[in-house]
Amino acid sequence: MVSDPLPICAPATPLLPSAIAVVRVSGPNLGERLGSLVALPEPRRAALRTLAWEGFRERALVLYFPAPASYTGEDVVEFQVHGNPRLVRRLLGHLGTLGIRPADPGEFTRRALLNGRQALLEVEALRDLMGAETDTQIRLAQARAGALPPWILDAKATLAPWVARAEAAVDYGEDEGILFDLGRMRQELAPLEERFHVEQRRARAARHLQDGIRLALVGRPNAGKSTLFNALAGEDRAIVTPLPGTTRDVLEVRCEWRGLPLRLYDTAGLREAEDPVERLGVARVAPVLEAADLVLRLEPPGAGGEEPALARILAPFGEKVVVLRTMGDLLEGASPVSERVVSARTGDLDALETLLKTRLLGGLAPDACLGALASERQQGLLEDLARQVELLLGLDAGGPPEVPASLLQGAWGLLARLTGEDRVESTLDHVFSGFCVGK
Ligand SMILES: Nc1nc2c(ncn2[C@@H]2O[C@H](COP(=O)(O)OP(=O)(O)OP(=O)(O)O)[C@@H](O)[C@H]2O)c(=O)[nH]1
Ligand SMILES: [Mg+2]
Repeated sequence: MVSDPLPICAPATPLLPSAIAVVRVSGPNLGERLGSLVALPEPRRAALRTLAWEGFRERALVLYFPAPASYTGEDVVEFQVHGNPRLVRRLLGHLGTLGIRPADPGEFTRRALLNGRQALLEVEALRDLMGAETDTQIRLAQARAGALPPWILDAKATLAPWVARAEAAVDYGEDEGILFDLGRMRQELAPLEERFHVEQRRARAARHLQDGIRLALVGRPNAGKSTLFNALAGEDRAIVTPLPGTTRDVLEVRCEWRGLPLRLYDTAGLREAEDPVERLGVARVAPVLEAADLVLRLEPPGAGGEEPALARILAPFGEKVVVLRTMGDLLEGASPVSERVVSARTGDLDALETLLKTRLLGGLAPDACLGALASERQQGLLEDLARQVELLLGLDAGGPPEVPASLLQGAWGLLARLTGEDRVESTLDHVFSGFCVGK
């Protein structure tokens, strides 16, 4: 059980007028603690009860999940009351007088984790599910809920005997004649390296999908930025006119396009502007480029020579600037996808889809990222793990067993941190900072 057994309560639904509001309580001995308010029903059976306190009489549906088979591992009671925010506050206030304090954000789930009802990776998947904004993001988060990924179980099974053998060789090696067989270890660990690389690739792609791909559209005036912006967003968000210099402010829209969660930025056309308003618009482009994962430099057909303002502004972002040729419908004949030609007017945007998948997803389809690790924490640990195994595989024979022993211990520790078996409070604080009250 958790060290702070004080019961907690919170609304599990938003405090807004609604049909039903759910209030959750978790803690030890709730039957006794709530005795003056309600007689708890049979476990896991919904029952109508009248909650009476301070002159209020509320008919509520009550659910009781006794410890340990509950969400938190403690006794849990849920009240479904009428969705009046004031009524919910009064009920929470009354629970306070019964010694039940308001829960911190994510505290129910934190207790579930500490009581072994949920694993850390599941908790992170839950956090991502709560924050998901697109269908792909929801599917990714759902795919990461549940049991540990098989490759983590495999890695543990492969590493465990080698951790033990290396320890034995260090502790008893010379006296007992236990030698560490580095050659065999390299052989058995080699598939792990391969597997970690696959997972790293999937994790990098999944991270882009999880966060949304930040895509900045830039180019000279009339390059077709706003038209493409609207086509990708699937709505008429930006004003389009044949006049150059139409867009002034940076526009942002979040959308999902062909399974790719996008955070799109439309910007002012880049040229040496004389109009002061347009100049201000151009000045706003730099921070957008800074934050972008990819900068699409749009070029319409027959766009004359270099625009010095464009070249100057894009220069610091060399690597992530990619040319995309717009208005393909005005070009003679069909253009292969490799020429990166699109037409927002006809909706022929295949070249852009290929470009995004190649550059940001490492050639993977969004579905290939299902089940991949995605958070910064997980990705960092996976990278450390891959490096650790690379070092192990690069060891020369004939060295003291202390070297592989310490590397193997390191890899083992990283796996434990990844799965949450090795609980570090700062990690938990970080993970739970993204949760809401009542979860
Ligand atoms: N034929 C054709 N015309 C297009 C296409 N995309 C944009 N246009 C036209 O090109 C003109 C400029 O388009 P915008 O989307 O406003 O260009 P922009 O880059 O946002 O321009 P500024 O905001 O002024 O920088 C408009 O008249 C559009 O209708 C396209 O794919 N095909
Ligand atoms: Mg525009």
